[in-house]
Amino acid sequence: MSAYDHASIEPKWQKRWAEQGVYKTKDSVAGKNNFYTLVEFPYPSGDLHIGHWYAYSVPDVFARMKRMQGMNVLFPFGFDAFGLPAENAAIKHDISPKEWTEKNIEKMRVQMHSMGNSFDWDREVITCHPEYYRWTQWLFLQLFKKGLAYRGKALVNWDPVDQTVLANEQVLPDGTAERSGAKVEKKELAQWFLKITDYADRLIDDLDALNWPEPIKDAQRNWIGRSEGATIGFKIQDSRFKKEAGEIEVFTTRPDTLFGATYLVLAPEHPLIPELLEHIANKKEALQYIEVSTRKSELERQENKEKTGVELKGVKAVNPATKEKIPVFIADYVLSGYGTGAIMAVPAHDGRDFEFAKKFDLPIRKVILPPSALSIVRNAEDIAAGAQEDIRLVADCWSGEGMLANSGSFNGLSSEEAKNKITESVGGRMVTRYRFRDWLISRQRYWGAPIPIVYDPEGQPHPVPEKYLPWLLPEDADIKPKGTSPLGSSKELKERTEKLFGKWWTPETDTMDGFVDNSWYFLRYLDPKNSKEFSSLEKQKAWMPIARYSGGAEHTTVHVLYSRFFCKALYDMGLATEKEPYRERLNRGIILAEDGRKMSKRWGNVVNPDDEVKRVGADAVRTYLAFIGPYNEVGSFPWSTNGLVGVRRFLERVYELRKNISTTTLPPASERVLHQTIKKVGEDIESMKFNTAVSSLMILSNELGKQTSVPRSAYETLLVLLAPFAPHLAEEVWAELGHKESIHIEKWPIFNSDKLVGGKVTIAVQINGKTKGTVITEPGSNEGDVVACVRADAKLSKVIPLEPKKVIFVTGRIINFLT
Ligand code: ANZ
Repeated sequence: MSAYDHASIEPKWQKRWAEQGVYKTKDSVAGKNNFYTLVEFPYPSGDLHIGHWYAYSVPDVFARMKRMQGMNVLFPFGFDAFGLPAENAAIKHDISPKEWTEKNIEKMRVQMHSMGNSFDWDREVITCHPEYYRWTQWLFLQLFKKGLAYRGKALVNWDPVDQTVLANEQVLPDGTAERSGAKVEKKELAQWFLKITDYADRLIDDLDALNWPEPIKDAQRNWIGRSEGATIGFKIQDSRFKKEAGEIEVFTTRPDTLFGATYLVLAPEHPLIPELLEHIANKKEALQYIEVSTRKSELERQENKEKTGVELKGVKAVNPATKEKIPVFIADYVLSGYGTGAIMAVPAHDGRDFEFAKKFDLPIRKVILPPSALSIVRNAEDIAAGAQEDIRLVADCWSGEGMLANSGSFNGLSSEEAKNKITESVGGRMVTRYRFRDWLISRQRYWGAPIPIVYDPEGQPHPVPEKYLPWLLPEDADIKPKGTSPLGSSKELKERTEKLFGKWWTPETDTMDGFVDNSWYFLRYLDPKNSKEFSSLEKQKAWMPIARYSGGAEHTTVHVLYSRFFCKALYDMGLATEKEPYRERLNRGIILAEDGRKMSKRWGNVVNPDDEVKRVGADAVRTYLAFIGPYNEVGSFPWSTNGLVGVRRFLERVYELRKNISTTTLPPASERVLHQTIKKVGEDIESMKFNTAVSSLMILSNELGKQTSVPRSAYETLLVLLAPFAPHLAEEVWAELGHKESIHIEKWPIFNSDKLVGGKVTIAVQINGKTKGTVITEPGSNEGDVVACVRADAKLSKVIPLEPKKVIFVTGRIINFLT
C-alpha cells in the first residue's frame, strides 16, 4: 500500500466526477427537497488567489453536506465578466477586452477544477456573453417601461485619470479614486439612473423578517439612511432695506427644537446664495469661502474638525416660532446633497451647531429638558412659567429627546408630541428623507453591456425594440480614454442605428455599471439556456429563495442591496416569484499573509494556491482554510504554513488508518467520541463553524488511531464526515474499501443520542428542594430506577419519605421528594 499521493488521487477523481456527472443538478428529484446555496461569482481577473479559495472551497463543504443529507442541492458558478480591468489590460497589452477576458476565464476554470468543488458547471453563466447581456438589456427595458429607469442630470464623481464616472463606493474617504488613485472631481452629466429610492421603505422594512446577521441588516439600514423629519420655511429679510428677500426651507429631524433655533446655515452650494449675495455687505469674503469649500470632498467636510463659515452680513432670517431675527451663515458642515441643503441651527441640542455657536459667539438656547432633569424642574407649570434657574442646571448640549421648555404654548409637551404640532403651527410639512440616492448606472467605458437606448433626431430617448436584442457591443470602438464614451467612436454602432431607425438617429454610447449584470445572475443559474425568457417562473418556483448566500463584506451595501431592489422590482412586474432573494446572507472574512499583513505583490507575501495544491494537495488546502477560523464571523485570519502542514498530517493519518481496519466494534468510550463527532460536525457545518468541525474530526481520528484495530464501520463514518472537506481523499479510500458508488452521494450519518453520554452520572437527592445526598446511576436511568437506587442507599433510605406528595425528576441530574 502506498503513501498518500494527492497528486495522483486528486486529478483522477476530478475527471471521474465530471464524466459521471456526480454534481449535475436536476430541477426536481422525487423524494428530495430543493436547496439553493450560492456564492458570489468572481471577476475573471486571470489568476485564482487564496481569497478565491476561501470564498469557494469552504462553502462547498456546506453544499456537500446538504447533498449528503438528502437535499437536491443547487450550487452553481459563473463569471462576472464585464468591468474595468479588462479594458485597462486591453489598453496596456493591445489585446481586445473580449479576448483577454475569455483567456482568463479559461485559465480560472482549470484552476477552479483543481479545487474539487461540487459546482454544476452546466449552469455556468458569463455576464459578458451576448446570451446573458441580452437579458440584462431586456430587464433594463422592463425597468424603463415601468419608469424605474430614467435619464437625468447629475453631479457625478469624475475620475480624470480613468476618464470615467465613479460610484460613491469607488471613491475612497480621502476623495481619491479607489482604482486609479486620482483626486476625484465633480462633473455634471446626463446619465441613466435606476430608481432604487422608490423602494427605500421596502428595502428597510423587509429586512426585519430576514434571518441575517444584525450587523449586515444595520449596514443596509444606515446606508439607506431613512429619517423622519420636517421642512420648515424661514423668511429672509434684507435688514438694510427692511424688505423680504425670499424664503429658505430647512430640513430638520427635530422640529421640536424650533424655539431654540438661533441661526440658519446654508450649504455653500445652496441655490439661493447667488441671489442673497446681492443683499450682503461681505460678498467678497463669502465668495472666497464658497470657492475653497466646494473643492473639499464630502468626507473632508463631515470630518470632526474645527467648524468654519461666513455670516451673510446684512440679511436676517425670521424664526417662524419666536419671530426673532436670526443671522444666516454659509458653512461647509452643511452638505448640499442632503435634505434641503439648509439647516436651522439649534446649538443647545446639536453637537455640530454647538461647536459652531461657541466659535462664532452665537446664542445657545435650551428648549428640551432631558428626562434626568425632570426631577429638578418642579412641574410643567414651572416650565411654562420659564424655569430658567432649573434649565441652567441641564447639560450644555443635549441631543436626546425630552420635555419642551422655553417654547411658548408647547412647554411641557414631549418631543414626540411637539414635533407634529410645532411643524403644523408654522406651516411646515412632515417628510421622510433618505440618505441614499438613485442608482447611477451609466459608465463611459467600453467593456460593459450597452444601454439599449437610441435617440431620435430631436434627442429624445427611445428603447431599442426587444427584437433587436442583444444590442451588441460593437467591436470597432476605440477604447482609449478620452473623456467621452468609447462606443461613440464605433462606426458600426452608428450605422446600425441609422439603418434600423433612420437618418440622424444616434445610439446611447454609455454602458451599464457591472452591478446591473450581477443583480440578477442568481436567477439565470436556474434557467441558463432559456432563449425565450431570462428565467422562467416555473424554475424560480422550484428554487427560490436562496437558502444561504455567502460573499464578501464589501458587498453589503452595494451588490446585496442592488440585487434585493432588482428582485422586488421584478416581483412587482410579475417576473419574479419572491420579494426577497436571500433567506440568509453571510459575509466571510479575509485571509491575511503569514506576516499578518494583506497579501500583496508589493510585499512579496502572497500565497499562491496553485503552488500549495502542488505541494500538499487541494484537500489539505481546503481543509486548512475551513480550519483557519469561524466562517460565519467576519474576521481576518493569517495564513500559517505550520497550520497547513498540520492539516496535511491529519489527512495522512486518516489515510494510514485504512491499513488497520477490521470487523471489531469500538469500546463504549470511543463509541461515545464517534457519536459526539457526528453530532458536532453536522451542527458546526450547518452553522458554518467549519473550524470546530475540523477539530472534532481530528479528535475522532486520534481516537480511532488509539485502537489496536479500527472497526470498519467507524472508519467509514469518519470518511463520510470528512468527505465534504477532503472530497478526493475520502473518495479514494471509499473506492479502495470496495464501494461502487461515490461517497459524495452517501447518506450523512446520524448520531445515536443514547450514546452521546457515557459512564455513570451523579444525581442529587433532595427533600423539598434541600439536598440530602447523592446517588450514582446509569446516564439514561428513569425515575423508577433512581427511586430504587435511593431506597437501596443505607443512609438516604432513612430520611426519604415513604409516601411523598410528589416527586420531581430531572434525568441525569436531580430527584426531589416533596412532602
Ligand atoms: C435642527 C436640529 C436640532 C437637528 C437638533 C438635529 C438636532 P439625519 O438624522 O442624519 O437625517 N441636517 C439637515 N440637513 C443637513 C445637511 N444638508 N447637511 C448637514 N446637516 C444637515 O440628520 C438630520 C439633521 O441633520 C437635521 O436635524 C439637521 O439638524 C441636520 F437638536 O435640525 B437638525
